[in-house]
Order: sequence, then structure tokens, then C-alpha cells
Amino acid sequence: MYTQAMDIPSGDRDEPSVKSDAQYEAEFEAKLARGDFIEPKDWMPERYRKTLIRQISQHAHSEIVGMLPEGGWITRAPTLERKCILLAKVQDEAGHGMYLYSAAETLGVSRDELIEALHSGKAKYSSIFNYPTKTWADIGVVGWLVDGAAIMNQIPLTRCSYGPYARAMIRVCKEESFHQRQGYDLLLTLMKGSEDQRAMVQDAVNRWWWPSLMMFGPHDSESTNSGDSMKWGIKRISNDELRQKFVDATVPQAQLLGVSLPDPDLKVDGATGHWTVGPIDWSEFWNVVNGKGECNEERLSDRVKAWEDGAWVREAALAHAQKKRHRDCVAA
Ligand code: FAQ
Repeated sequence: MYTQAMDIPSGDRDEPSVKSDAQYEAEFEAKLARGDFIEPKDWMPERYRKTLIRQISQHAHSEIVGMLPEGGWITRAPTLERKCILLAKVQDEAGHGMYLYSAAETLGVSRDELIEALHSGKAKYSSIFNYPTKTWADIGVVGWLVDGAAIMNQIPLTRCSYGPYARAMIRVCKEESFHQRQGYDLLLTLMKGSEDQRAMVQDAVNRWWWPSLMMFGPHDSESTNSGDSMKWGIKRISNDELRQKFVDATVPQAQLLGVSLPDPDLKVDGATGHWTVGPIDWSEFWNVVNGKGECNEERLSDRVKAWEDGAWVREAALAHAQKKRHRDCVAA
């Protein structure tokens, strides 16, 4: 289900048909209105296809680049158990990237094109992965806050109108849930430790809190893609609403953990019961998105190096496939 081959969608147009573009469009709209999934071979407006390719491929890139900040800690995990957990988590992120690249390929774009866009710096990936993981506590905080924000954003995507993306998200969300819990568990353990360990957790929370809020994207009023994406059922809940849900869920978890959140304006709104946060520094966000964050260069060059170092594996797999095809032909 998650490994659809490259298959250019053709809709009903392969069959003799007298349908006009307006009729195709009306059928597409009717499917959306009924809450049916749009599937790879269905007719879809070009802008819907482009928006999905953009979002799904950015999401895939984020999963793959997201392996880097944590991957460097696998050899430094303090216990065998923590090492196994982190190894499993980082492998999961690779799997998520693969499901997502496969989902994007069903829209008629090749994986090579997508990888090239990432490596050349044309394609975006989540701002959050351009921050450094300085201490072991950062690994806990990434699980708690970054995976926590990722789940909040991705649960509504299980109801996205595009079938392959929505289905991929079901498994991704189950795994993200384990990621979030292992991070929180790691932090609970550190908070029961020494004064230095507690200080290390607080320092990590101070550095990751605001970037985690930025993961949800710009305010709705500045979100250029939300209008179309909400209309087409790609996004079901807006950037600001998801950010609010995340804050409401996370503040009590911070209290239970015994850490403070680095926001002097954080308070409960008596009228709504929601936690309100102070102003977000959007200049920092755009700086990072535009390639000027602390780790942007390092992340991209690590990705390019991993791709180049893995060339022999791809070549060997292709050579094996060719040999097998040849053997099968001779045997037939
Ligand atoms: N970083 O109009 P909107 C994870 C861009 S997975 C960079 O609101 P949209 C798992 C946006 O692309 C994390 N750029 O955009 C994990 C657009 O520019 P464009 C990734 C951002 O698409 C955990 C412009 O700003 N998750 O963490 C960001 O409607 C731990 C205007 O924004 C997904 O990708 C950002 N944070 O809404 C892995 C989920 N935000 O493209 C390892 C799927 C916005 O027009 C370790 N994606 N921009 O040039 C989405 O839900 C949406 O794409 C949003 C943005 C909500 C991220």
C-alpha cells in the first residue's frame, strides 16, 4: 500500500469520453464534498497535484533530514536500552520518508527529481531540523516537543483528501506516538536525577520551545497555501489552531515534568480556558527557512554526502535487478 510504483495519473481520460474539463472538475468537487478520497488515477486539478507534491515532498525531506540531529547521538546514548530506542526511532523516521516519497511519486513526479530539489536547496524541509542537538537532554526534548508537534499536525492529515498521503499518515502517527512517549520518558528519568541533569533538561527546553511552536508554520493570516489546502481538504485544521492545541496539551506536561517554559507571557485566558503564548519571533523562523539557521549548511551537506556515499548500494541493487530479470527471461 505504501510503495506505489511511478504511475502517471490519467483519470478517466484513457477511456473514450465526452466529458469536458468542467465536468471533471465537478466530479472532483463532488468527491471532496462526499469526503471520498482522491486516488492517484483520478482526475485532479493541476494546482491540487502541485500543492500535494510540494507538501508531501517537503514532509518526506523533513523526515529524512530529521534523522540527522538525533542520529549523531546513537553512539553516545547512556544505556543499552536508550540506544536501542533511539536506533529504532531514527529508523522509523527513514521509513516515514520512504512512505512519503512513494506517496509523492503517485502524483507523477520521480524520486530523483525530489531528491535533486532537496540537495540543490530548492525544496524546503521543516525549520526545526536546523537547530543543533547539544546535549543528551535535547534528545528527550526533540521526542517530547518536536514529535509532539509533528503528531498534532499529522493526525488531521490521516483525513487528508488524497488517499495515499492519508493512509501513509496512519502508520506514521502510530510511530510518532511512541517517539513522543520515549522522549518524555527520557526527560522524566533525567528530572529524577542530579541537579545538573535537571538543569540540562531546562536548558534544552529553553532552546527548543519556540522553534517547536514555529513548526506549525506562519500565522494563518500569513499562510499563503492554507486557503487552497483547506478548500481541497489537504489541511483540515489551520496552522494557528494546531499550534494552540499543541500549547494546551504541552503546558500541563511541562508542569508535570517540573520544567518552566521560556515565555513570560504564557498564561491561561480566563474566557476561553486556552493557554496563550507571547509573540513568536517570525524573523528567526524566516531566517531559518531561508537557509540561514545554525545548521542549514551542515544538514544539507550531510544529506548530499550520505546520498553520494550510498551510490554503490543503489548501483548494486540495480545490477542485481537486471541480472534477475535476465535470469527470469532465460528460464521462461
Ligand atoms: N519549516 O502557507 P504555509 C517531523 C513554509 S515531520 C519550513 O502555511 P503550508 C517528524 C511553507 O512550506 C515535520 N518551511 O504552508 C520528525 C510555505 O512555503 P512554500 C514536518 C515552512 O504548507 C520528528 C510557507 O512557509 N511536517 O517533525 C514551515 O500550507 C522528529 C508558507 O507557509 C510536515 O511537513 C516550517 N516549519 O503549511 C522527524 C507535515 N512552515 O512551500 C524526525 C506536513 C511553513 O509555499 C525527528 N506539512 N513553511 O514555498 C504541513 O502540514 C504543512 O506543510 C505545514 C505548512 C503546516 C508545515
